[in-house]
Amino acid sequence: MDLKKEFGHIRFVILGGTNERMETVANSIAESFWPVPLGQKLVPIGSTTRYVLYRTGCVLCASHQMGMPTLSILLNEITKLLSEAQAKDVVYIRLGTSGGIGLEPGTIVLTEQTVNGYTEPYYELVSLGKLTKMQTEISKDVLENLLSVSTKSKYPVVKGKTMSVDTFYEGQARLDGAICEYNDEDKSNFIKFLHSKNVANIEMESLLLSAFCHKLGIKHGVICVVIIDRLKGDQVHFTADEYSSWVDNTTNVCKAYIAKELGIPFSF
Ligand code: R2B
Ligand code: URA
Repeated sequence: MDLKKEFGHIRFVILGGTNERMETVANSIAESFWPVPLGQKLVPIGSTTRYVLYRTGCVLCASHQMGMPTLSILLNEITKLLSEAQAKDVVYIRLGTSGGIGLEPGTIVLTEQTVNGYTEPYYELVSLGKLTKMQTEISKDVLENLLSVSTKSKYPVVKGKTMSVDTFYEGQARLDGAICEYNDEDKSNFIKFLHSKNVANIEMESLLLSAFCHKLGIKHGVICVVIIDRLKGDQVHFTADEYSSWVDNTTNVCKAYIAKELGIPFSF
């Protein structure tokens, strides 16, 4: 493959969890900016056994599945690919869902700092039998631009700290997992502690994204929608329409950002 011809023009990498979601995101971006000719459709590039990769215009959309280990593989492989292709000044954006802390479902959190399960701004990596702490830092200019295009968002948009952990249940203080070795009071104290530390939302990937990108000087941002307020419970309650509307709104904020960066029109 002529990598420079195929990927040298890429300016944005949009990352999200599931294959289906990233197919939808890629089609939505294509429809707004680079419509596919009638009778054709976007097809994933290469093998789809571990993740899907779609290209539309100067945007790559990829699925990373759940958690930091799978995201790590994707980030290494995409970054090597884009480096070989000599793509310049590429911005990585994660779109995702999250549990909010004191925020209504539908609210978008634009991450201003990522923290681990101890609320520290480090991703801990064991390599060659040794623990390394990789510092995390979100790109301020990407955050500012995301905020500036979010004024037309259908739902509230806030900036805040995002905590990323390796598990959905124990690491996020849920009481409804198969293993739960703490009680309601312990859980509630932990969630309140996170609130006091200004953690706005909890999910499972952004910490690694900001550690990896900060290390390599890659500009990046995180747009996560809140689907539950963890001060109120552990289980989500929404209709399919509400969920789609919230999640589609993250795509719209992302499209507004891309449009602004490229100087092309877009309205929500
Ligand atoms: C948000 O949702 C997933 C867990 O359900 C996980 O990938 C995340 O970060
Ligand atoms: N994703 C998470 O990781 N946690 C939540 O509470 C919701 C979505």
